[in-house]
Amino acid sequence: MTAAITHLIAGQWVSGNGETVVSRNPARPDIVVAEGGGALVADVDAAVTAANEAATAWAATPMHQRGAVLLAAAEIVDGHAAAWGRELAAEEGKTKAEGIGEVRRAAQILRYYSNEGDRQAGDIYASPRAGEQILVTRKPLGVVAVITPFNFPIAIPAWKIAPALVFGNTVVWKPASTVPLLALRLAEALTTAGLPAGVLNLLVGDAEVGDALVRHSGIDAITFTGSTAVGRRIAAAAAARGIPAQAEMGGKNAAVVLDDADVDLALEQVLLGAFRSTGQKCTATSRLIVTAGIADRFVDAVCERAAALRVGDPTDDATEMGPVISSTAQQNISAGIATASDQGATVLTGGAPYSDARADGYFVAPTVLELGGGDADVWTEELFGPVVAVKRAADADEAFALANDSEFGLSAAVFTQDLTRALQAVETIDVGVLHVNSESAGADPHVPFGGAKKSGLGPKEQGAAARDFFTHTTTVYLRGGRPVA
Ligand code: UN1
Repeated sequence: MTAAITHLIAGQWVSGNGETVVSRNPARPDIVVAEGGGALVADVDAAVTAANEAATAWAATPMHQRGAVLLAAAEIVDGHAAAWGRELAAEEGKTKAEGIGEVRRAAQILRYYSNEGDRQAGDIYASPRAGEQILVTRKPLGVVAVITPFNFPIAIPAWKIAPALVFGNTVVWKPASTVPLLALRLAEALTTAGLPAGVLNLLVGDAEVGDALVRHSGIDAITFTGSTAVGRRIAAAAAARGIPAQAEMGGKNAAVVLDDADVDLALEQVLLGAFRSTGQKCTATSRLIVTAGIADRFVDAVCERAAALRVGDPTDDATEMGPVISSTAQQNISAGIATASDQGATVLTGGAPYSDARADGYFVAPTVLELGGGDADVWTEELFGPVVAVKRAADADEAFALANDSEFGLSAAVFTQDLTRALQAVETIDVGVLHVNSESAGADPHVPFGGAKKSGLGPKEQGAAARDFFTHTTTVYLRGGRPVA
Protein backbone atom coordinates (compact mmCIF):
# COMPACT_ATOMS: atom_id res chain seq x y z
CA MET A 1 0.00 0.00 0.00
CA THR A 2 1.35 3.41 -0.93
CA ALA A 3 1.74 5.80 2.01
CA ALA A 4 0.80 9.47 1.61
CA ILE A 5 3.61 11.96 2.03
CA THR A 6 2.65 14.84 4.28
CA HIS A 7 4.59 17.58 6.02
CA LEU A 8 4.61 18.68 9.65
CA ILE A 9 4.37 22.43 10.13
CA ALA A 10 3.45 24.08 13.42
CA GLY A 11 2.03 20.81 14.75
CA GLN A 12 -0.23 20.22 11.74
CA TRP A 13 0.17 17.45 9.18
CA VAL A 14 -0.41 19.10 5.82
CA SER A 15 -0.19 17.95 2.24
CA GLY A 16 2.27 19.65 -0.07
CA ASN A 17 1.56 21.68 -3.18
CA GLY A 18 5.00 21.24 -4.71
CA GLU A 19 6.07 18.78 -7.36
CA THR A 20 5.03 15.21 -6.56
CA VAL A 21 7.60 13.22 -4.59
CA VAL A 22 7.58 9.50 -5.38
CA SER A 23 9.48 7.06 -3.18
CA ARG A 24 10.03 3.75 -4.96
CA ASN A 25 11.18 0.37 -3.78
CA PRO A 26 14.70 0.18 -5.29
CA ALA A 27 14.48 -3.62 -5.60
CA ARG A 28 11.22 -3.34 -7.52
CA PRO A 29 10.87 0.22 -8.79
CA ASP A 30 7.33 -0.43 -10.04
CA ILE A 31 6.28 -0.48 -6.37
CA VAL A 32 5.63 3.00 -5.00
CA VAL A 33 6.27 3.08 -1.26
CA ALA A 34 5.15 6.65 -0.62
CA GLU A 35 3.88 9.49 -2.75
CA GLY A 36 2.60 13.01 -2.30
CA GLY A 37 3.08 16.67 -3.09
CA GLY A 38 6.47 17.99 -2.05
CA ALA A 39 6.98 21.07 0.09
CA LEU A 40 7.26 24.49 -1.52
CA VAL A 41 9.73 27.21 -0.69
CA ALA A 42 6.81 29.04 1.02
CA ASP A 43 6.45 26.06 3.38
CA VAL A 44 10.05 26.57 4.46
CA ASP A 45 9.10 30.02 5.66
CA ALA A 46 6.07 28.69 7.54
CA ALA A 47 8.11 25.91 9.16
CA VAL A 48 10.95 28.21 10.21
CA THR A 49 8.44 30.70 11.61
CA ALA A 50 6.73 27.92 13.59
CA ALA A 51 10.09 26.72 14.92
CA ASN A 52 10.96 30.27 15.99
CA GLU A 53 7.63 30.73 17.72
CA ALA A 54 8.08 27.48 19.64
CA ALA A 55 11.71 28.17 20.56
CA THR A 56 11.37 30.24 23.75
CA ALA A 57 8.94 27.93 25.53
CA TRP A 58 10.86 24.80 24.53
CA ALA A 59 14.19 26.28 25.69
CA ALA A 60 12.55 27.11 29.02
CA THR A 61 11.19 23.56 29.46
CA PRO A 62 13.39 21.65 31.94
CA MET A 63 15.84 19.35 30.23
CA HIS A 64 14.44 16.36 32.12
CA GLN A 65 11.01 17.12 30.67
CA ARG A 66 12.40 17.44 27.17
CA GLY A 67 14.20 14.13 27.73
CA ALA A 68 10.95 12.48 28.84
CA VAL A 69 9.45 13.20 25.41
CA LEU A 70 12.43 11.52 23.74
CA LEU A 71 12.08 8.50 26.03
CA ALA A 72 8.38 8.15 25.14
CA ALA A 73 9.32 8.40 21.46
CA ALA A 74 12.00 5.72 21.94
CA GLU A 75 9.34 3.34 23.28
CA ILE A 76 7.12 3.99 20.26
CA VAL A 77 9.99 3.50 17.82
CA ASP A 78 11.10 0.28 19.53
CA GLY A 79 7.55 -1.02 19.52
CA HIS A 80 7.40 -0.62 15.75
CA ALA A 81 10.87 -2.01 14.99
CA ALA A 82 9.64 -5.02 13.01
CA ALA A 83 7.09 -3.11 10.91
CA TRP A 84 9.18 0.01 10.29
CA GLY A 85 12.32 -2.08 9.70
CA ARG A 86 10.50 -3.85 6.88
CA GLU A 87 9.30 -0.53 5.48
CA LEU A 88 12.85 0.77 5.71
CA ALA A 89 14.13 -2.21 3.70
CA ALA A 90 11.42 -1.68 1.08
CA GLU A 91 12.11 2.05 0.83
CA GLU A 92 15.91 2.22 1.15
CA GLY A 93 17.10 -1.22 0.04
CA LYS A 94 19.14 -2.46 3.01
CA THR A 95 18.14 -5.91 4.25
CA LYS A 96 15.18 -6.30 6.57
CA ALA A 97 17.45 -7.43 9.40
CA GLU A 98 19.54 -4.28 8.97
CA GLY A 99 16.37 -2.20 8.70
CA ILE A 100 15.01 -3.57 11.97
CA GLY A 101 18.43 -3.07 13.54
CA GLU A 102 18.45 0.53 12.38
CA VAL A 103 15.01 1.26 13.84
CA ARG A 104 16.15 -0.20 17.15
CA ARG A 105 19.29 1.89 16.92
CA ALA A 106 17.18 5.02 16.49
CA ALA A 107 15.32 4.07 19.68
CA GLN A 108 18.64 3.56 21.47
CA ILE A 109 19.82 7.01 20.35
CA LEU A 110 16.58 8.64 21.53
CA ARG A 111 16.96 6.83 24.86
CA TYR A 112 20.58 7.92 25.23
CA TYR A 113 19.71 11.60 24.77
CA SER A 114 16.58 11.28 26.91
CA ASN A 115 18.97 10.98 29.86
CA GLU A 116 20.90 14.13 29.07
CA GLY A 117 19.31 15.88 32.05
CA ASP A 118 21.21 13.48 34.31
CA ARG A 119 24.57 14.44 32.86
CA GLN A 120 26.86 17.33 33.54
CA ALA A 121 25.33 20.51 32.16
CA GLY A 122 28.33 22.86 32.29
CA ASP A 123 31.61 23.62 34.06
CA ILE A 124 32.82 25.62 37.00
CA TYR A 125 36.24 27.24 37.29
CA ALA A 126 38.12 28.89 40.14
CA SER A 127 38.27 32.67 40.03
CA PRO A 128 41.43 34.69 40.68
CA ARG A 129 39.23 37.12 42.62
CA ALA A 130 37.92 36.59 46.13
CA GLY A 131 34.21 35.90 46.49
CA GLU A 132 33.72 34.89 42.86
CA GLN A 133 33.20 31.69 40.88
CA ILE A 134 33.24 31.29 37.13
CA LEU A 135 30.53 29.11 35.62
CA VAL A 136 30.23 27.98 32.04
CA THR A 137 26.58 27.38 31.25
CA ARG A 138 25.05 25.94 28.09
CA LYS A 139 22.22 27.42 26.08
CA PRO A 140 20.40 26.25 22.95
CA LEU A 141 21.28 27.80 19.61
CA GLY A 142 17.65 28.38 18.56
CA VAL A 143 16.26 26.91 15.35
CA VAL A 144 18.35 24.13 13.80
CA ALA A 145 18.02 23.04 10.18
CA VAL A 146 18.52 19.28 9.99
CA ILE A 147 19.34 17.82 6.57
CA THR A 148 19.68 14.06 6.40
CA PRO A 149 20.73 11.50 3.76
CA PHE A 150 18.94 8.43 2.43
CA ASN A 151 21.25 5.75 3.76
CA PHE A 152 20.16 5.74 7.41
CA PRO A 153 16.60 7.02 7.06
CA ILE A 154 15.82 6.89 10.79
CA ALA A 155 19.11 6.50 12.72
CA ILE A 156 20.89 9.59 11.37
CA PRO A 157 17.78 11.78 11.81
CA ALA A 158 17.51 10.47 15.39
CA TRP A 159 21.13 11.24 16.15
CA LYS A 160 20.75 14.82 14.95
CA ILE A 161 17.19 15.58 16.09
CA ALA A 162 17.45 13.98 19.55
CA PRO A 163 20.41 16.09 20.73
CA ALA A 164 19.05 19.20 19.00
CA LEU A 165 15.79 18.84 20.92
CA VAL A 166 17.11 17.75 24.30
CA PHE A 167 19.50 20.71 24.38
CA GLY A 168 16.50 22.97 23.87
CA ASN A 169 16.57 23.79 20.18
CA THR A 170 13.65 23.59 17.79
CA VAL A 171 14.06 21.89 14.43
CA VAL A 172 13.13 22.14 10.78
CA TRP A 173 14.03 18.82 9.18
CA LYS A 174 14.45 18.02 5.51
CA PRO A 175 15.15 14.32 4.90
CA ALA A 176 16.35 12.91 1.59
CA SER A 177 13.30 12.79 -0.66
CA THR A 178 14.05 9.12 -1.47
CA VAL A 179 13.12 8.05 2.10
CA PRO A 180 10.09 10.09 3.21
CA LEU A 181 8.22 7.17 4.77
CA LEU A 182 10.72 6.58 7.54
CA ALA A 183 10.92 10.32 8.14
CA LEU A 184 7.17 10.39 8.65
CA ARG A 185 7.43 7.48 11.09
CA LEU A 186 10.04 9.23 13.26
CA ALA A 187 8.21 12.56 13.24
CA GLU A 188 4.95 10.80 14.15
CA ALA A 189 6.66 9.01 17.03
CA LEU A 190 7.95 12.31 18.41
CA THR A 191 4.61 14.11 18.10
CA THR A 192 2.71 11.17 19.61
CA ALA A 193 5.26 11.21 22.44
CA GLY A 194 4.13 14.73 23.29
CA LEU A 195 6.43 17.11 21.47
CA PRO A 196 4.74 20.53 21.48
CA ALA A 197 3.59 22.04 18.17
CA GLY A 198 6.33 23.76 16.18
CA VAL A 199 9.24 22.17 18.05
CA LEU A 200 9.83 19.73 15.18
CA ASN A 201 8.81 20.58 11.63
CA LEU A 202 9.26 18.18 8.73
CA LEU A 203 9.42 19.14 5.07
CA VAL A 204 9.84 16.59 2.31
CA GLY A 205 11.12 18.26 -0.81
CA ASP A 206 13.79 18.68 -3.42
CA ALA A 207 17.13 20.48 -3.40
CA GLU A 208 15.40 23.83 -3.87
CA VAL A 209 13.60 23.35 -0.55
CA GLY A 210 16.91 22.40 1.07
CA ASP A 211 18.55 25.50 -0.37
CA ALA A 212 15.76 27.75 0.87
CA LEU A 213 16.09 26.20 4.31
CA VAL A 214 19.84 26.69 4.66
CA ARG A 215 19.54 30.27 3.40
CA HIS A 216 16.61 31.23 5.61
CA SER A 217 17.43 34.06 7.99
CA GLY A 218 15.40 32.41 10.76
CA ILE A 219 17.78 29.44 11.01
CA ASP A 220 20.45 29.57 13.73
CA ALA A 221 22.49 26.45 12.89
CA ILE A 222 22.67 23.70 10.28
CA THR A 223 23.53 20.04 10.72
CA PHE A 224 24.01 18.02 7.57
CA THR A 225 25.11 14.53 6.54
CA GLY A 226 25.60 13.74 2.89
CA SER A 227 27.90 14.29 -0.03
CA THR A 228 31.10 16.28 0.18
CA ALA A 229 30.01 18.71 -2.54
CA VAL A 230 26.71 19.59 -0.86
CA GLY A 231 28.30 19.68 2.61
CA ARG A 232 30.85 22.24 1.52
CA ARG A 233 28.17 24.40 -0.08
CA ILE A 234 26.10 24.28 3.08
CA ALA A 235 29.07 25.11 5.29
CA ALA A 236 29.94 28.04 3.00
CA ALA A 237 26.35 29.32 3.11
CA ALA A 238 26.39 29.04 6.90
CA ALA A 239 29.73 30.83 7.18
CA ALA A 240 28.46 33.64 4.96
CA ARG A 241 25.58 34.12 7.42
CA GLY A 242 27.76 33.64 10.49
CA ILE A 243 25.91 30.61 11.85
CA PRO A 244 27.45 27.30 12.93
CA ALA A 245 27.33 24.30 10.62
CA GLN A 246 28.17 20.68 11.10
CA ALA A 247 28.75 18.73 7.89
CA GLU A 248 29.40 15.01 7.96
CA MET A 249 30.57 14.02 4.52
CA GLY A 250 32.45 11.48 2.50
CA GLY A 251 34.78 8.66 3.34
CA LYS A 252 37.14 6.36 1.48
CA ASN A 253 37.65 4.00 4.35
CA ALA A 254 40.41 1.42 4.38
CA ALA A 255 40.50 -2.01 5.96
CA VAL A 256 44.13 -2.95 6.59
CA VAL A 257 44.77 -6.66 6.98
CA LEU A 258 48.23 -7.57 8.24
CA ASP A 259 49.97 -10.94 7.87
CA ASP A 260 49.29 -11.90 11.48
CA ALA A 261 45.53 -11.16 11.38
CA ASP A 262 42.92 -13.62 12.56
CA VAL A 263 41.92 -14.42 9.00
CA ASP A 264 38.41 -15.72 9.64
CA LEU A 265 37.54 -12.68 11.73
CA ALA A 266 39.08 -10.27 9.23
CA LEU A 267 37.20 -11.92 6.35
CA GLU A 268 33.87 -11.74 8.09
CA GLN A 269 34.38 -8.10 9.12
CA VAL A 270 35.73 -6.89 5.78
CA LEU A 271 32.71 -8.42 4.05
CA LEU A 272 30.34 -6.72 6.49
CA GLY A 273 32.13 -3.39 6.17
CA ALA A 274 32.12 -3.47 2.39
CA PHE A 275 28.72 -4.91 1.56
CA ARG A 276 26.29 -4.31 4.41
CA SER A 277 23.84 -1.57 3.43
CA THR A 278 25.07 -2.33 -0.11
CA GLY A 279 28.19 -0.32 0.70
CA GLN A 280 26.08 2.82 1.10
CA LYS A 281 27.54 4.08 4.37
CA CYS A 282 29.98 6.91 4.74
CA THR A 283 31.83 4.47 7.01
CA ALA A 284 31.77 1.53 4.57
CA THR A 285 35.01 -0.23 3.63
CA SER A 286 35.83 0.84 0.10
CA ARG A 287 39.58 0.21 0.16
CA LEU A 288 41.27 -3.02 1.20
CA ILE A 289 45.00 -3.07 1.92
CA VAL A 290 46.59 -6.46 2.51
CA THR A 291 50.21 -7.24 3.34
CA ALA A 292 52.18 -9.56 1.08
CA GLY A 293 52.31 -12.66 3.31
CA ILE A 294 48.56 -13.31 3.19
CA ALA A 295 47.48 -11.16 0.24
CA ASP A 296 46.80 -13.98 -2.25
CA ARG A 297 44.94 -16.13 0.23
CA PHE A 298 42.94 -13.26 1.72
CA VAL A 299 41.95 -11.53 -1.51
CA ASP A 300 40.84 -14.86 -3.03
CA ALA A 301 38.69 -15.57 -0.01
CA VAL A 302 37.13 -12.08 -0.07
CA CYS A 303 36.22 -12.55 -3.73
CA GLU A 304 34.81 -16.00 -3.16
CA ARG A 305 32.60 -14.77 -0.32
CA ALA A 306 31.57 -11.62 -2.18
CA ALA A 307 30.52 -13.66 -5.21
CA ALA A 308 28.51 -15.98 -2.96
CA LEU A 309 26.50 -13.19 -1.27
CA ARG A 310 22.79 -13.61 -1.85
CA VAL A 311 21.77 -10.40 -3.60
CA GLY A 312 18.07 -9.77 -3.96
CA ASP A 313 14.89 -8.29 -2.56
CA PRO A 314 15.87 -6.89 0.84
CA THR A 315 12.54 -7.84 2.37
CA ASP A 316 13.27 -11.56 1.75
CA ASP A 317 14.76 -13.22 4.82
CA ALA A 318 17.47 -14.99 2.82
CA THR A 319 18.83 -11.83 1.18
CA GLU A 320 22.27 -10.70 2.30
CA MET A 321 22.59 -7.60 0.11
CA GLY A 322 19.92 -5.44 -1.48
CA PRO A 323 19.97 -2.85 -4.27
CA VAL A 324 21.39 0.67 -4.25
CA ILE A 325 19.02 3.57 -3.71
CA SER A 326 18.28 4.76 -7.25
CA SER A 327 18.90 4.29 -10.91
CA THR A 328 21.20 7.34 -10.86
CA ALA A 329 23.28 5.76 -8.09
CA GLN A 330 23.38 2.48 -10.00
CA GLN A 331 24.60 4.25 -13.14
CA ASN A 332 27.24 6.26 -11.27
CA ILE A 333 28.62 3.17 -9.59
CA SER A 334 28.71 1.21 -12.85
CA ALA A 335 30.45 4.15 -14.52
CA GLY A 336 32.98 4.21 -11.65
CA ILE A 337 33.73 0.52 -12.20
CA ALA A 338 34.16 1.09 -15.94
CA THR A 339 36.52 4.01 -15.31
CA ALA A 340 38.55 1.87 -12.90
CA SER A 341 38.95 -0.79 -15.60
CA ASP A 342 40.01 1.87 -18.09
CA GLN A 343 42.58 3.07 -15.58
CA GLY A 344 44.10 -0.38 -15.29
CA ALA A 345 42.16 -2.04 -12.46
CA THR A 346 41.42 -5.76 -12.69
CA VAL A 347 37.86 -6.77 -11.84
CA LEU A 348 38.29 -9.81 -9.58
CA THR A 349 34.58 -10.35 -8.99
CA GLY A 350 31.33 -8.55 -9.80
CA GLY A 351 31.41 -5.55 -12.06
CA ALA A 352 28.77 -6.74 -14.50
CA PRO A 353 25.05 -5.89 -14.44
CA TYR A 354 22.51 -8.62 -13.63
CA SER A 355 20.59 -10.08 -16.53
CA ASP A 356 17.99 -12.01 -14.51
CA ALA A 357 14.92 -10.61 -12.71
CA ARG A 358 17.21 -8.30 -10.75
CA ALA A 359 17.81 -6.30 -13.94
CA ASP A 360 14.53 -4.48 -13.14
CA GLY A 361 15.84 -3.22 -9.79
CA TYR A 362 18.75 -0.96 -8.94
CA PHE A 363 21.15 -3.81 -8.22
CA VAL A 364 24.93 -3.68 -8.39
CA ALA A 365 26.88 -6.90 -7.86
CA PRO A 366 29.39 -7.02 -4.99
CA THR A 367 32.53 -5.93 -6.78
CA VAL A 368 36.22 -6.33 -5.90
CA LEU A 369 38.84 -4.57 -8.03
CA GLU A 370 42.58 -4.95 -7.75
CA LEU A 371 44.64 -1.87 -8.49
CA GLY A 372 48.13 -1.70 -9.83
CA GLY A 373 50.54 1.13 -9.13
CA GLY A 374 48.98 3.93 -11.20
CA ASP A 375 46.38 6.52 -10.24
CA ALA A 376 42.81 5.31 -10.10
CA ASP A 377 39.72 7.35 -9.26
CA VAL A 378 38.24 4.36 -7.45
CA TRP A 379 41.06 4.69 -4.88
CA THR A 380 40.36 8.35 -4.17
CA GLU A 381 36.68 9.04 -4.91
CA GLU A 382 33.72 7.79 -2.95
CA LEU A 383 31.42 5.58 -5.07
CA PHE A 384 28.91 4.86 -2.30
CA GLY A 385 28.18 1.33 -3.42
CA PRO A 386 29.32 -2.29 -3.04
CA VAL A 387 32.77 -1.78 -4.55
CA VAL A 388 36.13 -2.46 -2.90
CA ALA A 389 39.47 -1.41 -4.37
CA VAL A 390 42.38 -3.62 -3.30
CA LYS A 391 46.05 -2.75 -3.00
CA ARG A 392 48.87 -4.93 -1.71
CA ALA A 393 51.53 -3.62 0.67
CA ALA A 394 54.99 -5.02 1.30
CA ASP A 395 54.66 -4.60 5.07
CA ALA A 396 52.67 -2.95 7.84
CA ASP A 397 54.40 0.41 7.47
CA GLU A 398 53.50 0.60 3.81
CA ALA A 399 49.96 -0.61 4.60
CA PHE A 400 49.40 2.19 7.11
CA ALA A 401 50.84 4.73 4.67
CA LEU A 402 48.38 3.50 2.03
CA ALA A 403 45.52 3.80 4.53
CA ASN A 404 46.47 7.47 4.94
CA ASP A 405 46.68 7.95 1.18
CA SER A 406 43.30 9.73 0.98
CA GLU A 407 41.84 13.22 1.28
CA PHE A 408 39.23 11.67 3.53
CA GLY A 409 39.70 10.48 7.08
CA LEU A 410 36.39 9.19 8.36
CA SER A 411 37.04 5.62 9.53
CA ALA A 412 39.42 2.71 9.12
CA ALA A 413 39.72 -0.88 10.28
CA VAL A 414 42.95 -2.67 11.13
CA PHE A 415 43.22 -6.41 11.53
CA THR A 416 46.19 -7.65 13.52
CA GLN A 417 46.85 -9.66 16.66
CA ASP A 418 50.03 -7.78 17.38
CA LEU A 419 49.48 -5.18 20.07
CA THR A 420 52.46 -3.14 18.98
CA ARG A 421 51.11 -2.90 15.44
CA ALA A 422 47.65 -2.04 16.74
CA LEU A 423 49.11 0.81 18.79
CA GLN A 424 51.12 1.95 15.77
CA ALA A 425 47.85 2.09 13.81
CA VAL A 426 46.25 4.21 16.54
CA GLU A 427 49.20 6.61 16.32
CA THR A 428 49.57 6.81 12.57
CA ILE A 429 46.22 6.31 10.85
CA ASP A 430 44.59 9.69 10.53
CA VAL A 431 40.87 9.04 10.91
CA GLY A 432 37.99 10.12 13.13
CA VAL A 433 36.97 6.53 13.90
CA LEU A 434 39.39 3.60 14.07
CA HIS A 435 38.30 -0.02 14.50
CA VAL A 436 40.86 -2.59 15.61
CA ASN A 437 39.67 -6.05 14.58
CA SER A 438 36.15 -4.90 13.67
CA GLU A 439 34.58 -3.50 10.51
CA SER A 440 35.02 0.15 9.54
CA ALA A 441 31.32 0.98 10.01
CA GLY A 442 29.37 1.28 13.25
CA ALA A 443 29.05 3.98 15.87
CA ASP A 444 27.78 4.07 19.44
CA PRO A 445 25.61 6.99 20.55
CA HIS A 446 27.68 7.94 23.61
CA VAL A 447 31.02 8.58 21.90
CA PRO A 448 32.10 11.14 19.30
CA PHE A 449 31.48 10.33 15.65
CA GLY A 450 32.99 12.16 12.71
CA GLY A 451 35.90 12.38 10.38
CA ALA A 452 39.39 13.77 10.20
CA LYS A 453 40.77 15.58 7.15
CA LYS A 454 38.13 16.38 4.52
CA SER A 455 35.46 14.03 5.85
CA GLY A 456 33.85 16.50 8.19
CA LEU A 457 33.41 20.17 9.00
CA GLY A 458 32.48 21.52 12.41
CA PRO A 459 32.13 19.73 15.75
CA LYS A 460 31.70 15.97 15.79
CA GLU A 461 28.38 14.25 16.36
CA GLN A 462 27.02 12.07 19.18
CA GLY A 463 27.97 11.73 22.82
CA ALA A 464 29.37 14.75 24.60
CA ALA A 465 30.49 16.12 21.22
CA ALA A 466 26.83 16.72 20.30
CA ARG A 467 26.53 19.15 23.19
CA ASP A 468 29.35 21.24 21.75
CA PHE A 469 27.47 21.68 18.52
CA PHE A 470 23.89 22.06 19.72
CA THR A 471 24.64 24.58 22.48
CA HIS A 472 26.68 27.70 22.97
CA THR A 473 28.28 28.67 26.24
CA THR A 474 27.80 31.65 28.50
CA THR A 475 30.71 32.23 30.87
CA VAL A 476 29.27 33.64 34.06
CA TYR A 477 31.46 35.60 36.47
CA LEU A 478 29.38 35.03 39.56
CA ARG A 479 30.01 37.31 42.51
CA GLY A 480 27.80 38.25 45.40
CA GLY A 481 27.57 41.73 46.91
CA ARG A 482 29.44 42.78 50.01
CA PRO A 483 28.48 40.61 52.96
CA VAL A 484 25.94 42.30 55.14
CA ALA A 485 27.77 43.37 58.31
C1 UN1 B 1 27.57 3.62 10.93
O1 UN1 B 1 28.69 3.40 10.51
O2 UN1 B 1 26.87 2.74 11.44
O3 UN1 B 1 26.12 8.45 6.63
C2 UN1 B 1 26.99 4.97 10.87
C3 UN1 B 1 26.78 7.59 7.20
C4 UN1 B 1 27.36 7.95 8.56
C5 UN1 B 1 26.84 7.09 9.64
C6 UN1 B 1 27.50 5.79 9.72
N1 UN1 B 1 27.08 9.33 8.86
O4 UN1 B 1 26.95 6.50 6.70
